[in-house]
Amino acid sequence: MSMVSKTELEKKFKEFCTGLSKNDKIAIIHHSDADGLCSALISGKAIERLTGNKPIVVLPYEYGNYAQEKKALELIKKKKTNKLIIVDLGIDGMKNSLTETCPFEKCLVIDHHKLYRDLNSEKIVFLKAQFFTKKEPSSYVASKFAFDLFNKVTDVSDLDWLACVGILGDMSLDAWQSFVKKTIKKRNVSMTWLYRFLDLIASVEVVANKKIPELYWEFYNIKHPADVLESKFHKFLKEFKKEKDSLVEGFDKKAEQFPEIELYFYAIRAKYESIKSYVINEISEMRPHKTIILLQILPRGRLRFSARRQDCKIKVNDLLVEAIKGIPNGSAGGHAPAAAGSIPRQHAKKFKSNVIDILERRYKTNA
Ligand SMILES: [Mn+2]
Repeated sequence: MSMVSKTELEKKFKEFCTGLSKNDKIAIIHHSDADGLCSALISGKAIERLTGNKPIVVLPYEYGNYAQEKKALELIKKKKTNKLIIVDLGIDGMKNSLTETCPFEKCLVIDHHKLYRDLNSEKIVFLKAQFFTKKEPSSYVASKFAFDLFNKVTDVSDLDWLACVGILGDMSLDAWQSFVKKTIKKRNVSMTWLYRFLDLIASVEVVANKKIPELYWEFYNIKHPADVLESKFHKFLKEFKKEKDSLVEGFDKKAEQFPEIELYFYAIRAKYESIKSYVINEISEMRPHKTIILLQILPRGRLRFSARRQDCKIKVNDLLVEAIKGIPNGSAGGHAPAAAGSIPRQHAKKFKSNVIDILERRYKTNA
């Protein structure tokens, strides 16, 4: 892989920004979690400060949801979008990538997921955390990355709290202790204050997924951050917490254990599709040295899964990618400590035995 230097990429980024005009129609596509939403907010606000115009369409995207991807593409074409910004999505690892044919004049990608391909081209400014930091790229969360980038071309320092919420959302506080502390002090708020935004975003993502675009604009248009906590979205919190707590509690009773390879499988039937990452985060925080795979059967005939391994002894993104090999229509990706994917449900057994085989081989060689 020929890699461009950080300086060159920064230049490409600045050119993208100075090339923006008020005639541009800009769309943003973001991962449907807190880091995705916050990086999309920082990007959207920066765009408005640079051009005088808000982005014309902002849409969430969840991995493996091809119907959503198709719909998103149709909508942004219909709106005559000429420039596209993609944040917090590892599009270089996706099959039907949004940028494959790039039906846009320009496309800007800001992401920190695993690097599969360098998509930099005439049209595409492809910024991966890997190109900018020597840290573990998963901890250079998209919100902080976008915050640092746009701060070079326009003042976004008032959006520091959004960068913090993204940091907490992607569980990367360890890497950004001093930045988060500084922000809390500057604003005279607390950690709890920051977490309230995270819970609010999580509950809308989980309980009222279709309202994410609405939540985006609520965040976008408020005068003071705290206003959003008093908004109508507050009502989804209670339901979210109830559902999450009951699934976390079920782990001890229902998870399948493979102690020799430090593995747990936990199958859930959840009322809400996207609750799984919040459930597994909580389970995994209590068991940082175990590989945890959460399986979720969906009514549509797909099996979705999430994996966690906080100590990174097993890179779960690699594990999942390897485990779906040979399974038709499988998809998987993510970070070393946190990854996800999906397969057609009839291949569930094959997937599980693949995971076990891979880990048994790994533990044997390391023993
Ligand atoms: Mn992220």
